[in-house]
Amino acid sequence: GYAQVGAESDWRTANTKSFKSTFTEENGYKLIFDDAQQKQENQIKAIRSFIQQDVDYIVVAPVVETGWETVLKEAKDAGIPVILSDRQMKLSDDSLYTCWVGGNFIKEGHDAGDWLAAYLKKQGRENDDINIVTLQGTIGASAQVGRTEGFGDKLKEHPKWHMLATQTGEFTQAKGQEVMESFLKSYPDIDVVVAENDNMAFGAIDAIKAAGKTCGPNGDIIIISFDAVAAAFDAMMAGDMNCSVECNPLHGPRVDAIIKKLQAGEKVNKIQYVDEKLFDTTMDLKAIKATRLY
Ligand code: GZL
Repeated sequence: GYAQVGAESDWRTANTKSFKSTFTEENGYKLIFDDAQQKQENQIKAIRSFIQQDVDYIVVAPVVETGWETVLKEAKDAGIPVILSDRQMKLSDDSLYTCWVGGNFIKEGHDAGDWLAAYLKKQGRENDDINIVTLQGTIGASAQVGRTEGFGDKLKEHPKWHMLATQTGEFTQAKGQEVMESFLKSYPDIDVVVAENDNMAFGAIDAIKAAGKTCGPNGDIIIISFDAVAAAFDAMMAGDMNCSVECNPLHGPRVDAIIKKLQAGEKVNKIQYVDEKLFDTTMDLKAIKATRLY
């Protein structure tokens, strides 16, 4: 059973595709897939239904990090291993899950901050006052917690960087646009937008253009984003976005390998990070995009 967060972003769509193309009958699986529409209570219901159906493995991409102890105890009592994918859970007893595979969100935040410092230096703006706003992901989701923390570490290293406002755009394009519209009304002098996923960045770009402003490498407002989905490459090639920090959604094969190891009675590492890079407009994005699976 796979308890998926929802279908809120391109990243999520690619993640779902990765699971559905991996957990096939030919590959020896019967996949029971649940889309929780980004609601924790739906994910908890899905896990309980997987327990009822006595599945062999439960895989969860937890929408937020807290509130899982009770239902994971029920899975443990039923003798069903739980594998976490993508986002993490805060648990008092980490025997409640077998292992986790996903992105290193704090490192992603650090990479975004380091990229901005280098970019401003190249522009001779390392001593300028820089006004920043952040479109946060779903509050309490590991990707939001880690990216905010990671970029926050870099903010502390740059006293001239001013975080004017942070607000959640729920990882969706529509909400990202709405929040960016309000930021633009409140702050006439935004220099940088940090969007904690590409879909919110796309919304922000639309809002910036609608306000008669410009963004991207030749614009007034620098756009830093996360995920690096195919449409982010298009936005960078169109000159609307400056950089996107990759968060690899292709967890299907990783979880398949973990289950095969567990079936063979082998031990698996508790925490398994996927490989991630950063892409910006100085790179040959057309060539890179052609090699990517999402
Ligand atoms: C990251 C994942 C986040 C993506 C968003 O691993 O949890 O959720 O960054 C997605 O696009 O909605």
